[in-house]
Amino acid sequence: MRIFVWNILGPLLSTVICAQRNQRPVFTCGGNFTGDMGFIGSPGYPAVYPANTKCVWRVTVPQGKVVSLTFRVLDLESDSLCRYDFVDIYDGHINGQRLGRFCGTSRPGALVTNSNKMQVVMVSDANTAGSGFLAVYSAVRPNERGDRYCGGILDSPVGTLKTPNWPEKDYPAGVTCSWHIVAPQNQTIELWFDKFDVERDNYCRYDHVAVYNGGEKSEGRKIGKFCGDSPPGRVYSDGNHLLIQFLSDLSLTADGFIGHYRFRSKSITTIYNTSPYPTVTAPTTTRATALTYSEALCKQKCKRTGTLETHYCSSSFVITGTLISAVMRGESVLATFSIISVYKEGGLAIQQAGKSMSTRVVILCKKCPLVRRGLNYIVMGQTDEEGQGIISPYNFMMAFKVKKHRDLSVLKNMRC
Ligand SMILES: [Ca+2]
Ligand SMILES: [Ca+2]
Repeated sequence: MRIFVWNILGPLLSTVICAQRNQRPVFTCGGNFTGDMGFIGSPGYPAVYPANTKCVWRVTVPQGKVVSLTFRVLDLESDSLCRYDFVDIYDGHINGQRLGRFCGTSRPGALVTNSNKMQVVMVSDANTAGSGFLAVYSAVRPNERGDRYCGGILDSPVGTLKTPNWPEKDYPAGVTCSWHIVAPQNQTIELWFDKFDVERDNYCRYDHVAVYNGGEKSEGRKIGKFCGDSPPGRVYSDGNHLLIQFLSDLSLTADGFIGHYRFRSKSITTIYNTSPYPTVTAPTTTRATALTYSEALCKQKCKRTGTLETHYCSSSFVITGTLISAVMRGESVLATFSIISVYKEGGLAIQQAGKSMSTRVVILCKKCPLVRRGLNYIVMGQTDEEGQGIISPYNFMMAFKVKKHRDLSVLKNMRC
């Protein structure tokens, strides 16, 4: 029986895998592939692929390993959203998450699944073609490092994550990127975004970034789901894992984002996690802070929300001061305050000359809040990496009256 099967399949297999004599692989439309390594290619590669075709390749590597696929050649009809001809890569064989959709000629980095199965689907329409694609798959250990298209394990004390194509072009349509940040046992993670532009939707239904407190995707551990063009507030993990997943659908795209993280010793973050006003668990589409100017940010109605109390804990710095100068910087204002009191320093850069202290703060939107020289203010806001204070319309700022000093002192002694 075995001989009989081999008699039929043997020659067939050898024509599929290697044409006789010249050992050149012959690529067919789809198929099932197993083993530690192999090539898949568009039908007839390197000849032009046929029109109106759909091919499905299913790759299975040994249990315990995951699939890594690298394009050696990519040449499919080019379109910014890959609407005509494309190759889709899925994590798993059935109903898997799409890892990416590719077309044109620029090759992505390695695409890596979370399981031992990958599905590759190529679709072509009636017109315009190219020589297709040639890709190699291999079995790798989960969490193996390497040049990935996007996502992966991040375990250095500081690091950066960004959407594919950042900052040259919009992120592509139809991708999923998962970054898993792992700190040592006794440390936690602080994450912030300094540029952020993800297709806007009130419920972030189309493209979004979801952040999970832990190493796995679970609704109960979700810190927030973000989209739009204002960066989400700073995120602090409870433990030593943080998972960030970026997903884009097959339509509109945007600039994308660049985010940074750093490890923190646990004692510092406890302060934030016991906050009665946690910023990180705010409703999912609320953006409590913004660290950079954007037109949309300043277009919003300028209306102060919340109270002194609700903002105290969520702000990185809280001071009172007299506005001594205000200089226009594009659509923003660089304001210098002579400091009356510091209630919360939060990394704010403070200049000292003799007995007087001052600080420079950027008011992102020149009209929100409107400030006047010579007046005293309670100023709350965020600080960036350089210790620059930043006030967005989301922050809290109000005229300072001496009696407020008592309220602020009470808040200072309260454990956030
Ligand atoms: Ca085509
Ligand atoms: Ca989209």
